Amino acid sequence: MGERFGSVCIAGIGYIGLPTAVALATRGVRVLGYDISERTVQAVNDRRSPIVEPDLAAELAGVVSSGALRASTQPEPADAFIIAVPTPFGPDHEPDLAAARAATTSIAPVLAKGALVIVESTCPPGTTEALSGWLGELRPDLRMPHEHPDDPDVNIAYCPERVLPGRIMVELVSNDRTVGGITPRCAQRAKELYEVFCEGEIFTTNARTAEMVKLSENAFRDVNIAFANELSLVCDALGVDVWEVIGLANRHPRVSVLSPGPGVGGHCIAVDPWFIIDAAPAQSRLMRTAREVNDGKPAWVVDQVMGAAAAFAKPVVACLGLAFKPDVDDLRESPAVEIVHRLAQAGVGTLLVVEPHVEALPAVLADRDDVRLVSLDEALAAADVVVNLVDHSAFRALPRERLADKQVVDTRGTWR
Ligand code: SAJ
Repeated sequence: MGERFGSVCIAGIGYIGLPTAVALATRGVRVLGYDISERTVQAVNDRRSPIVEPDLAAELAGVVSSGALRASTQPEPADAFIIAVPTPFGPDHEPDLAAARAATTSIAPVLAKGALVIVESTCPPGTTEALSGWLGELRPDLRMPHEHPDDPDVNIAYCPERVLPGRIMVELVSNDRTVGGITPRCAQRAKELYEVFCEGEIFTTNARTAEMVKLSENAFRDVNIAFANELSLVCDALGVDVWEVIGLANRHPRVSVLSPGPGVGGHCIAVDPWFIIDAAPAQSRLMRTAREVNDGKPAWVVDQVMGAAAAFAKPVVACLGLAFKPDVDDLRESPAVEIVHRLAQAGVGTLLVVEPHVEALPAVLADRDDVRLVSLDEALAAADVVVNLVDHSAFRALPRERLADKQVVDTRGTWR
């Protein structure tokens, strides 16, 4: 057992970094969360959660009040550093590691001998080794594990998160984890850090394998959702109810088809498979096709809505939900946003958007006269067509008689 971690500095206090910061701080570690967003830093220091996630706000308020968690726009020296910044993709779906590189550059000056550096951001295979190289260039006075595996000054590991938005505070503690070190000793140190709050089993491996494990998990889910989405197109073409087909097929003991929807959103499943496809394009044909099937679903939904609206002279279309999945406020890569945007561009009519988890429309919709954010009651009172894009609890609970005189496009099968 190595030395205990008294302090941890987390680069990026977003959907993953902030819950991790809170989990460590509630267990007696001094945590500094730093972020380039002054708004995020201010919110945390004011004891307010900048994101909607069950249980996060209450736990955050407690650890900030006690002084266990602070936020800043600058990193500080610590026993361990966790990099949890976004890793998006560029115009050709190539990984964009600029934020990870910037975070690495910012922690380099405060890194001291004996520190542990962990990457949590989802990354293409080989990134953690590359990061060890970047740190080596920035701090030639410190021995990095890729060059000095037997006696490094700094341990470096890749520890992907696998928490489900909406259940982050529970899954952060209960899920098993895989941690991959540049060396076995790096992995062991990383395991010791996660043991502070993780009650699941922690498996150790090398960094490249751990990177691939993370990408494989999300690519697996993407391929399975693509199957459900493709099935919905096939069933529609054949005049069969896809929800009934799936419900009955899933009574087979070895079949478990997922749910079709308006497309796949969020910053994980819609992004991560591209890192595999980019790294091994010739070998990843199924994953590429799955991405294309899922990315093609919003256009299909738009066609359905246009068809339903065509029956009205001046259609009013209520679009229920903008988030990428139920009961969260996260609009990143959301197919619902894409669908509303496409409908507006197609000039379908008046669009009344209902999203109980946001206070304003996203930038792409904000300046349009034909798109308004309204309450559920207002939308239902005026709508000719109701489009269900996200199965938020409030929409699931909607009495069916309120939809009786509407044309309904239910992308989630919520109201069957
Ligand atoms: N979706 C469907 N049909 C389904 C399931 C999901 O259309 O049957 C859609 C959702 O509506 C959403 C998208 O897929 O738009 C992704 O949602 P999700 O709930 O499947 O996953 P995420 O993105 O919230 O979280 C995933 C999880 N990965 C896996 O389940 C393998 C989570 O455990 C990861 O930690 C997270 O990605 C991440 O951060 O990588």
